[in-house]
Amino acid sequence: GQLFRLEDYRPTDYLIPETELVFDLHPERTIVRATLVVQRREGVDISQPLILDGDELKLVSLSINGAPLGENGYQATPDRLEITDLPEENRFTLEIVTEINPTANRQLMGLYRSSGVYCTQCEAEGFRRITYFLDRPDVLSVYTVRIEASKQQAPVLLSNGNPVETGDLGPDRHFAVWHDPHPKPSYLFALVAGSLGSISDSFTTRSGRKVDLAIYVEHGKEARALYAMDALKRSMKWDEDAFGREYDLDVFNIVAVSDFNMGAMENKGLNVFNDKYVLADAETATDSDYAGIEAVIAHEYFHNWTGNRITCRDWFQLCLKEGLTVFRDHEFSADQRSRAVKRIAEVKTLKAHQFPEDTGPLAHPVRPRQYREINNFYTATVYEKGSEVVRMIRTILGPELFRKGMDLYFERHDGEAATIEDFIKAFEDAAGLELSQFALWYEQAGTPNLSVSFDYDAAEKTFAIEFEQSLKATPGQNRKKPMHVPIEFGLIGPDGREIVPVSADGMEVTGNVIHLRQRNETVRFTGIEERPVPSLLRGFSAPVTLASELPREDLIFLARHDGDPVGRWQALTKLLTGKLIAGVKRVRGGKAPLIGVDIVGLVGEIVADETLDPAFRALCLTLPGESDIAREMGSNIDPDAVLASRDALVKAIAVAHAKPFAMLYDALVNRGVFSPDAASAGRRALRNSLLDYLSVAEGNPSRAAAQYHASDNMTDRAAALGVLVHRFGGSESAAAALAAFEARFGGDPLVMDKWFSGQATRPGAAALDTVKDLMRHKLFSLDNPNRARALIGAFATANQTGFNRADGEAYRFFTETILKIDRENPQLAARLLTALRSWRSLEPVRREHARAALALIANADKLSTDVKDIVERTLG
Ligand code: BAL
Ligand code: ZN
Repeated sequence: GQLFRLEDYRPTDYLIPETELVFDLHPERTIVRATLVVQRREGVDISQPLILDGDELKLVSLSINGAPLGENGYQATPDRLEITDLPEENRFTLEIVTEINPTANRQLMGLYRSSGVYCTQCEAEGFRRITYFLDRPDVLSVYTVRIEASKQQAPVLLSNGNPVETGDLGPDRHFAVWHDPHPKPSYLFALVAGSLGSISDSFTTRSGRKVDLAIYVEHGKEARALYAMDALKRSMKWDEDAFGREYDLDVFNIVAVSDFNMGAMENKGLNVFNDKYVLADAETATDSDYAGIEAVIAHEYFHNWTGNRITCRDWFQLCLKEGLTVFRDHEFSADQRSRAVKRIAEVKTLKAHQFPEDTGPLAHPVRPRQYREINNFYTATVYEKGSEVVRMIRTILGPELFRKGMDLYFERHDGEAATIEDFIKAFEDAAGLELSQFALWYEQAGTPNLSVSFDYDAAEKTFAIEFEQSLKATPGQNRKKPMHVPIEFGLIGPDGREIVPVSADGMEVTGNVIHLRQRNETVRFTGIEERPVPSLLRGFSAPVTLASELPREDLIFLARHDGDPVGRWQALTKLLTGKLIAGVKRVRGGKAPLIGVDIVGLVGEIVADETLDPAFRALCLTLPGESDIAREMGSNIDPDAVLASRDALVKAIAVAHAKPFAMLYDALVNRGVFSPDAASAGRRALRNSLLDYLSVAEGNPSRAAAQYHASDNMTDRAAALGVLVHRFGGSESAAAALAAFEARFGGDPLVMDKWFSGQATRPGAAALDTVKDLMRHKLFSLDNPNRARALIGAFATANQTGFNRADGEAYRFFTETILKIDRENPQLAARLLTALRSWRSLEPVRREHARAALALIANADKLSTDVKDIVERTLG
């Protein structure tokens, strides 16, 4: 594949201010007539050809200003149209007719059919699979779209913008015309046509515009879209309140489809969703499904301003819309739910998905400087770390100046394709600050590490904190500069109260934020009467790792007394992780892990504390996962030893607290009707975590089996099934629950995904055979991305012992499967393959097996650019 570089960016010679598209939809032979108003930029010579992007296109005809173009006037291939015979006027009309086959499109990019519904996915470069175009985000055009289709196959005809006209075309066919007044890049184009059910509602914006809202789903599933509709209305209101952003069309439509590569897509006025992020009810969705729907509905809606009204100049700037929009959806969820619990969940996600990216061969900056395949850069770094960078800007500026900066950004760049420089400049100008060092967060890959040591001087009554920051080399970046790291902190006195220092010397401190800028820096607080316990990185104020010399007693103190719940959780996690890693080392030395009573007691104490939010207690009770432990260890990982150490600690906690846990489990039982609200979800999370411990303490599946059969909601049912399959796999109870689940939900693919994942993640070497069997299950298909992710993705990313079998068999199976998927859907194959990105941190035997499996892929024939790019960088 070709290498694209940021420094090679150049604006186009031609623009396309207006685009008219007519679709004559047929399952296998769709005709697309594109009428483009083309504008030659000032100063561009007429000899400059017009070069349009294509991808697997078949050109039917071509004309300019109404006259067909002679064969010598252009050159067309499936992936490129070069027109040399251009008129002298700087503005002319180009008409292109192409033929495409939506049914044969299994990449799920461009126009395709999913369960009989025509739909599109154009980000990043899918529009060029529909017609020849300047398919890049800095070419903005006003679209008018006419769709013609069979009345019976496609009673619903949707595109971007506002509806203009509908009508009949004889007895069998009909048409609809849509017009989107907001100029947009081609990646935001969308079309949907099919037979769909819908729910509708409306929202009146604060300036009085009534917006008609609709969500389209498979017939019969309408009621399962009600929660998504509620989340949409809350999102629309929140964006007005929190960011002053109003919606700008007469309609807002969402369509749920079952074959979708991503979570959802923010096409202007017509969001297309993976149905996983739309459909929910108590019977079929877990609390985490509900939270996911709320977040993704909000995310796509928020793109209307951060992404659509202001879009990206080029794909290197992807984080401009994604990091910012993730930050906005995080804040929305924090306001709708418990802020602390939400923040801890974000930190867990960041560490689980982004930190390994940053330390592995696929590390790249939040704004990459080069790519071979842009699809491979929809990463945790661009999205989640991109969001953390925006969060740091707010931490540095404070909420008021941050809002002022956002307002200025919207005011300056509305209707434009912008860059990260534009974004940063808005904050610099709004706050009167200079952020050039801060901007390194966009440029330097890797997770900075902070080493911290402390010194209390009782005689001088000073407390000093010494920082050293370091950042390891990453692919293409050997030398790194020190970054501006905002460190939120608190100093806690022996009585648990916050100490307010008289002064802070040596470093810039604003409010409760220490600004670290140099490689080595020391801050000295004065007027400190007693030795304090420092709480650093409160709220996880920067995406860094912290190596602090804090004594164990201080961590225990923080886990009990830190006024910041995130700090409290971080202290507890640090203690637990240390214990678990020590256990792994003992297991590898042939010994049993040593379990200290203090940690076991501490966990019991937090779980029993009725003053704390149940959701927070559930987070504390859930031990760091196997991959968390592996990540913290960093190298020479033996997943079997990791699991043994973790299981030993679970068992010790379970046995020590069996009685109070059982009482609490009973007390937390659901009363009344199911509600997906955060408080109820928190109670269920705590109760289901207790179920796991109690089942371990009791040593039998009775409690989980009883819960499985008594459940009136999917959260409790899926949790019970998880305990049965993971702790008592192979037992009669587990088999009975699996059979009951299949009998009840076999007709519902989304629910069955939980059944596939649950089995794929059963710890131990036997899971591989289960996965192979399940691939032959009648409901399984590698063609459906959700199904492939549920089985293959879950096995590869969430089953450490099963996937990393010591004999390497699972890697070999994985290799074959990836190659199969790659033939149909390269984007999905490449994404799944990233499961092997941390192969170098395995112990030598597994590492060699993983390397060999990757080499098999690298050497295979006919790899897609997507997979080739990932495998080459992974082997690096
Ligand atoms: N733009 C791709 C899907 C999303 O991030 O919203
Ligand atoms: Zn997004």
